[in-house]
Amino acid sequence: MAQVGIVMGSDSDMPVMAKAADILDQLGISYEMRIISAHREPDEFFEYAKTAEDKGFKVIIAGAGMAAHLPGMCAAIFPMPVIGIPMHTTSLGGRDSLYSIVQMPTGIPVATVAINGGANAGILAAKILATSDPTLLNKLKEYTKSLKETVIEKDKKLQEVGYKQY
Ligand code: RP5
Repeated sequence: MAQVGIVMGSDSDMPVMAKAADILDQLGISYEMRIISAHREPDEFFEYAKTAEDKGFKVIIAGAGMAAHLPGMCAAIFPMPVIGIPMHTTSLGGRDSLYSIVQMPTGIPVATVAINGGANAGILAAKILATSDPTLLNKLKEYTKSLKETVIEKDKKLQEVGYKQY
């Protein structure tokens, strides 16, 4: 059974959603990835959202762009956390997606990450699962440590070669 459902409104969302999947892969978290459009195929969408709990999902990561109703509609049906990823759009720069996803009515929250924030959605899903999984929590601590080491390495290089050669 997959622990996380990753769903996107279109294959054009894939480059961003892949970043969430990459993080889950790195941390050994199982997931199912689907392309399902709430607007273009509402019956398929309802089937997906209504069966998500039975499939074992503990979190859904939903990404969509423009009038981005997919994450909010997942949250309306799925009883556990939903993380929304607003897609960048050429017409409105992703503000359309962001506002559609973040401005949920009281009672139906969507934990919304930054525009195109695929990796952070994966990390947030992992953190939610880590509240009841000490092994995963340790992996996340290691991941955070590796971020710090990356910055230290970058600064070390800057000190060695100077900004012009960096
Ligand atoms: C949304 O419309 C999708 O999530 C996507 O971000 C956007 C554009 O979809 P396509 O026209 O590229 O299929 O439903």
